Amino acid sequence: MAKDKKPMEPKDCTSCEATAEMLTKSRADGVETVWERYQKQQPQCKFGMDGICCKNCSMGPCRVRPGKPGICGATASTVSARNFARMVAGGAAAHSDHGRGVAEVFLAAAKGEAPGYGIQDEHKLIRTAQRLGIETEGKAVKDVAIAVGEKALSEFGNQEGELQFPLRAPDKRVALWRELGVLPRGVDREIVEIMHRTHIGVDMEYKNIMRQATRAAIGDGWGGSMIATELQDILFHTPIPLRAKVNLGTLKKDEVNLIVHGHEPLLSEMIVLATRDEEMLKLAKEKGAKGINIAGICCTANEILMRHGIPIAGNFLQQEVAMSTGAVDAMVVDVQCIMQSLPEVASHYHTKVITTADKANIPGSDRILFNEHDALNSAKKIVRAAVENFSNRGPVDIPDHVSDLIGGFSHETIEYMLGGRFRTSYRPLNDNIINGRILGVAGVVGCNNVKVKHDWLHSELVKELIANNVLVVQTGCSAIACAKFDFMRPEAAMEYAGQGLREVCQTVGIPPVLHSGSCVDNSRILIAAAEIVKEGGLGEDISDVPAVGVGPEWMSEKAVSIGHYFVSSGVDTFFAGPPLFPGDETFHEYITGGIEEDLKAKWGFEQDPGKLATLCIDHMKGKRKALGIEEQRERILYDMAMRRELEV
Ligand code: SF4
Ligand code: MSK
Repeated sequence: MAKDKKPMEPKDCTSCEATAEMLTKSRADGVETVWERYQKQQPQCKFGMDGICCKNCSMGPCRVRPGKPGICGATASTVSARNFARMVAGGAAAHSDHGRGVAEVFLAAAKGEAPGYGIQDEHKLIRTAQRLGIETEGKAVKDVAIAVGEKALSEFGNQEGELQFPLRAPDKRVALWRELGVLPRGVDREIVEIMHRTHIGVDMEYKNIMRQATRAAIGDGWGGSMIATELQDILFHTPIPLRAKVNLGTLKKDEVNLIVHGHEPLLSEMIVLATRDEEMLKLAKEKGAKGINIAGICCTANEILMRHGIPIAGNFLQQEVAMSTGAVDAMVVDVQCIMQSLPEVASHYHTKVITTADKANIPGSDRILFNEHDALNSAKKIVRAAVENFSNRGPVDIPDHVSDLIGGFSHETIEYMLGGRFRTSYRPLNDNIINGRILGVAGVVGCNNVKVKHDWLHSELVKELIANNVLVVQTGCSAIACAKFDFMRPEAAMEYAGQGLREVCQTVGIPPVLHSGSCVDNSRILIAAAEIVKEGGLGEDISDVPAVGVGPEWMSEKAVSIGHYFVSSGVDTFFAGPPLFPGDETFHEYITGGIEEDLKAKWGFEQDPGKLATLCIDHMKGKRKALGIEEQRERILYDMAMRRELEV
């Protein structure tokens, strides 16, 4: 992005038309957004961007270079690995603290101590209990739920032994983790150990530091995040496909607009219930509104989309411009990916920014703490504040941009939809990969980043992948971006997909790009990958499957943890946007090459979406070749004559 002070043209900041329109309006209204602040930060420190700046003690900060160690003698490789590991720790902590919160409420609900929450998916509860080795035969649902809640909660504080949830990975992968000594003992313990090892004067060997980063990342993807997803499904029901709408045009001129932004469905699920409450609807009418419209931003949007078809207003970089519509009566936030600038932006309009989490306050916000033990009343207080603000609205300008999508592709749904009429199974998916109709599977996930034209890398990459018969599974803000570009409608198969993928999508009735939920729901992608291996025919480990992970516009520490648990699970993972710590060649070569010797997968970095797609496709072709399935093969359907011939 240009360094001069002249603001970049909105069309160069974003490829989302609704966002460009609202950015133009924000500027006309005298509002400063992320794009202007980014320009004011130029030039950014190259040492920081290269990952070779250290401030882990007060002798620093040290600008370390290859051959020029820090004051304590730390080399550039050590500092790069420390910085990488600390990003993993931050990301894993965020996901896992979310998971812990869910486990606590789950247990309270099971005991009848959290009115408003309950077990909605008994089938998944029983399956989860059985996987965890909990006896279910003859037991009441309540007792099974208590046992699952206690087991899930203990995974966080476990000090020795092995976490239970990662044992769901293919046997070969679990054996590899054991051999490498990276099977996590406890979710929290591995995060704490990163912070210890990266303190001045502890672990000074970059590969050893990375081994701990791997252990903590597995504890995130196959631990904290997976616990969040699985228990949320049991509490709020497992998603199934449903139609929904996305983009700022989902805001309504004549209704109260309440945006939920953040990550945890414990809050947003209750807000959904509260907005359907008769008392709230009556109040809205009294205030002159026709109803109450909820829309989401970021991952909490993905959560309530997946389970209720609630519209999504936008992704990470749309949180400020959403308020410039003048139509947002309240933006209700909990944790993660929320900009501190929101109250300042809101001060130009009538919007109330309401913080609800004890662990996340923003100066200048209205504060209504959400109490999970009195959830519905708590949620009603929040909704009431939004409704009462409706009459304070000024002029409203809602951009006329809305796209349709199908959401709700949990791994259970993928298995069910691709499994044919008689039993749920990954067999047809595996067969279609083996016969070449589907080249491979890409998990395209992650954030927006102001350093990259908003939504551009997501949409360009995914367009290219599906044209080349790659089935794309998405989560997070990446999923929201591609929904806005119309890739998540079944018709998109006709419009954008290559012939093989199109045939599969048309037969099964799915879009070529599947919305699988929020950031913690990347655990759904891990489970799907494990099930593909278990189904057979595509190798014995996730690293054998023609699959990639991609974070095209990654921004958060959580994205680094996700990327690293993909790599640690055997999936080559590519990041576009800023490369992860290229300042030290030794470290960079290790994560993009040497690490493969241990984990059977590695990182890759590429900024150009076309080249990135080629890298993904070439990787899948390489895996296909190793499996001996590089040629497209039609499955032979035997007729009676052929069968008789065989029997002779
Ligand atoms: Fe510098 Fe070492 Fe302190 Fe880091 S830990 S700031 S490299 S002296
Ligand atoms: S919300 S972590 S910007 S995906 Fe999950 Fe979006 Fe990234 Fe936050």
